[in-house]
Amino acid sequence: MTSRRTRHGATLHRARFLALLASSTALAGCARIATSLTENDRFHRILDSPERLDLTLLGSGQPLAREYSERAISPDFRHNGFDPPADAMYLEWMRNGWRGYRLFVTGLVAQPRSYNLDDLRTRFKPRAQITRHDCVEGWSVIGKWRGAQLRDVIAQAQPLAQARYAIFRCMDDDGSGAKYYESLDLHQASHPQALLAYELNDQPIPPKNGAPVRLTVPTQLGYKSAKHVQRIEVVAGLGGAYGRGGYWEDRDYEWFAGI
Ligand SMILES: Nc1nc2c(c(=O)[nH]1)N[C@H]1C(S)=C(S)[C@@H](COP(=O)(O)O)O[C@H]1N2
Ligand SMILES: [Mo]
Repeated sequence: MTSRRTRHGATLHRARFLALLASSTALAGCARIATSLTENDRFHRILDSPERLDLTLLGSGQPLAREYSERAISPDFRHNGFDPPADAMYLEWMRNGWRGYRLFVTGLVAQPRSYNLDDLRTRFKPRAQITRHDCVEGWSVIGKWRGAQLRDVIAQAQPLAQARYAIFRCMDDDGSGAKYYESLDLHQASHPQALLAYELNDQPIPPKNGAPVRLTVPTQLGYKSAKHVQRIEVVAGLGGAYGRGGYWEDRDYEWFAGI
């Protein structure tokens, strides 16, 4: 068992972390989740390093999804899933150019944060990418996204040593009150193409596609790309009160949705 003292005084016990990970992911698709995190050399090196979890390092070296030319952009980025939120607050934010909306980053972080749209645009280096969105139902659509890299936004809140997953809390529900949510482990969340997008095809994201801010994760199936995100909650594990890590995962979809 390797264990090192980190700069911040916490001790990372690698074997214990891996065991913890195995138990927290025994819920759904456990073998494939283990692949994402535990069979990754870079990830092992980072866990063994005496530094704080470095999300940029964690994210680099991961294979990229294909990026397309402007010509490949689909004329309409079709809608799927729940209707956009229709509550008074959401509608008022929309009418006011999203003034009032904030994205929160909370949970196992040293610095809980919140950002309005302008903050997201100006405080983080924007990335634009033309990628394909693949729905598990068998259709695909190509769109151009612009947004902040998820890893930058999470890193700014300074995840604590125990942090392992990010849960995305959305504003829409299935009509019976169950809200949409999703999750990524921090390895997936560090992928350079995982964006908190605020533009689709050079326009603010329309309500049907996730206004005002949505996740786009082109290396994963479409249901991971949570729309209408209001809060990112950093946690040590899934399960229990956190559910299986997503609205659809709670209804038997696989948690691991890598393409
Ligand atoms: N908040 C929220 N995010 C969501 C969904 C949803 O219903 N609500 N559906 C998911 C699924 S299954 C797909 S395919 C895509 C659809 O995104 P689109 O409507 O922009 O095509 O959003 C994903 N993210
Ligand atoms: Mo989907």
